[in-house]
Amino acid sequence: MNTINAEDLVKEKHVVKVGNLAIGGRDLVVIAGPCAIESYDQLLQTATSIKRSGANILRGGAYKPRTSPYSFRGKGEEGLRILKEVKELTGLPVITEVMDARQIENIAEVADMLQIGSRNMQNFTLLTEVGKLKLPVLLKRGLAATIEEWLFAAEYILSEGNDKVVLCERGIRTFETYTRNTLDVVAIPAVKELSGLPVILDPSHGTGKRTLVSPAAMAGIAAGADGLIIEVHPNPEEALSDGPQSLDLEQFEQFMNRLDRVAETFGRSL
Ligand SMILES: [Mn+2]
Repeated sequence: MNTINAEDLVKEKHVVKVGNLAIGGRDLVVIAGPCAIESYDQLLQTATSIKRSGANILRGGAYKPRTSPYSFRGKGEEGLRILKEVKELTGLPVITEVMDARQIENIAEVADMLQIGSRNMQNFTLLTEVGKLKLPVLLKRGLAATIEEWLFAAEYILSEGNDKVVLCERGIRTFETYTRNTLDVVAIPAVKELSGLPVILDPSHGTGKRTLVSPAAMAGIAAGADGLIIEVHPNPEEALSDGPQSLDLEQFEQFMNRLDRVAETFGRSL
């Protein structure tokens, strides 16, 4: 067993503000939306519905890192324009993934929070660049990253002066293939013990299966997660990315009702 030399890690408790929201306080923050922005109608319909169900932040990818280059890789700048319009119409703050330092300028004009995806967790050039910004950053755990590697990736951002870092557990690669990844629920209290950073759980990528999203999310709240990021699509069967793990609008509404009761049990509120 490895003991992390934690002397260099940030210790003081961080509460990260995104607009009027605070991540890391008593209130849970729920981020929801499609994996990828596909059209104006798709995003607006999703945003209106998740807002009504109680979600706090809209997610939607314009630049998508895909395993195969032949898969749908996002709508790029057009996706950002759609995101901006939907944000203005609904009043929801938005988060979107930045894959490359060259995209930062365009994305920062729209996004209230930047997402660094698993595949870029150790892209130190990108981490250094977002560290120079004032925008909050959601740092996903790499798909084969240890807790120590993940926390030191966060330090790359923090050490540049951006202290608005939120960690995101999204499962790691193991021998198990039934689930897309193996969700490491214990990593949530572990990183909170080692650092002062808030943690959000991604049960969508953590399981890869729609039916497992809710149980995984509830376990995460019980383990002390400060919020959730959930993939939601108006018609998951036709989603261009991650349909099998996406909840439809009605399933998300039911999910939020259940979450409300579970949150209360653990002394949190929505
Ligand atoms: Mn996805």
